[in-house]
Amino acid sequence: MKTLRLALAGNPNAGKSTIFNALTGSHQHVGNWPGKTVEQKSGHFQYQDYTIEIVDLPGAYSLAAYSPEEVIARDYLINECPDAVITVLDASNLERNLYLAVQVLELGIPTVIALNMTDVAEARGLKIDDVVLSQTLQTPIIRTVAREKKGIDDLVQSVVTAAVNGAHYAFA
Ligand SMILES: Nc1nc2c(ncn2[C@@H]2O[C@H](COP(=O)(O)OP(=O)(O)O)[C@@H](O)[C@H]2O)c(=O)[nH]1
Ligand SMILES: [Mg+2]
Repeated sequence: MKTLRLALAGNPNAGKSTIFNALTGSHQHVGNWPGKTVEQKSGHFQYQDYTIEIVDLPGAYSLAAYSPEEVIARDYLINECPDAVITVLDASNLERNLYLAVQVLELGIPTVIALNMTDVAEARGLKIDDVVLSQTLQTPIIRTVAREKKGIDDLVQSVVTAAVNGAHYAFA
């Protein structure tokens, strides 16, 4: 049995915890980040012959460390070096969400983007060309509607591939 370590990053309310819950079910541990009052959620699940440990990072708009949440997210990604990151983007607020996404990519950690809330974006008539976005960012993008568990299986497959292959952002 091989172990992979993943992290979920994203702006507040992008859908991180919904994805975390869909993946880990009841296999969750909730505590506090060491020395902080910010909640720490970690959990695990099985995929093929992997045991996958995943951390639900606190919501952050950037890694610039303007808030305790941003410090925790940044320090975790830099110091704990997860095998891959799922960056969750709210497709209905794409521009604001891309700021963090690019900062995570610049760390050079293998990344898959979950383009979440695509139901909300579509209802607002927003059309996002995820092929162009994926080529521009040079990272896989999986469309999800986390609340309905849509796209979650594809997301897991993609992030495990990224973690195992160690694909790195070209510009890091
Ligand atoms: N319409 C819609 N709502 C979603 C989706 N994913 C999550 N939500 C809802 O958005 C809210 C914020 O999600 P949450 O997972 O707590 O976001 P977090 O702050 O990133 O952990 C919750 O009410 C979720 O049920 C989605 O794809 N579509
Ligand atoms: Mg959350």
